[in-house]
Amino acid sequence: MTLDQASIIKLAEHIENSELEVHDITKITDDYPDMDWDDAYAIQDEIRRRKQARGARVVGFKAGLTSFAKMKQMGVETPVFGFLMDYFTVADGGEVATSALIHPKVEPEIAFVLKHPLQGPGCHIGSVLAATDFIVPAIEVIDSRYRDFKFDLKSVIADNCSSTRFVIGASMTPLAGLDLRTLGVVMEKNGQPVAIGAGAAVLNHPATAVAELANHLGKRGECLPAGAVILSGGITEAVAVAAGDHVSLRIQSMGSTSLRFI
Ligand code: 0L1
Ligand code: MG
Repeated sequence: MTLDQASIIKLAEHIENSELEVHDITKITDDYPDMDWDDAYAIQDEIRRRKQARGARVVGFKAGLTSFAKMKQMGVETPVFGFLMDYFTVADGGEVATSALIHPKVEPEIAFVLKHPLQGPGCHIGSVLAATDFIVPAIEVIDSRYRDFKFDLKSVIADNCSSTRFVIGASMTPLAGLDLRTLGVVMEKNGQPVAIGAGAAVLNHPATAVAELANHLGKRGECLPAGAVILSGGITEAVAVAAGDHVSLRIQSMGSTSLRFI
């Protein structure tokens, strides 16, 4: 760590205020170029603590930047990890108010729900498959607090990996007999396909992203709990949305989900 606790608290407040007050900020490494990975996750933890102190609850976790398309879009090479709060959830087919967001984008994802907790280190694709209860299609809405989505990895980790909303489909698909790598994914905006891919885009198998997330949390003394929503990462590049847009996602053998921006 290079930052003292007062700076962690100040930066967490700065980033969270930009979310709550719906305005963008410049990336924090401009002012703190020497901050390290532990500082970045400590700021993210402090944002989580602030939300929990106000009564919000953690409902899940996410891996981000897990596909080649997303890494290329963002110019980075490493996955990042964040948390999901209860107020991020959108009902299937529900609405998202763009007035509460800065510059939202959507990503098609496969979400996992576990029947057993997963405790890293040492988790691998097999542990994830054995612990999974079911999978569901998910659209993640991301909304970087940084101007024009311009950030580096440490700044985006501190910003809880741009997390803001997500919707999941209602059909619970068991893993038996499915090859997640070959599942076709089509996301449409206003009836037009805007993102097309397959599960293998995420680290060759989305369960690998979940294993990496469990190992990340394990290093920090946390686990992936049973019943939580786990977003395994965008399968394609993120697509910008605005008020009036309707976004739907269909994943082969898994059903669909959708949301509308108002
Ligand atoms: O869920 C994601 O992949 C987002 C990671 C953070 C980078 C971004 O804002 O795209
Ligand atoms: Mg994502």
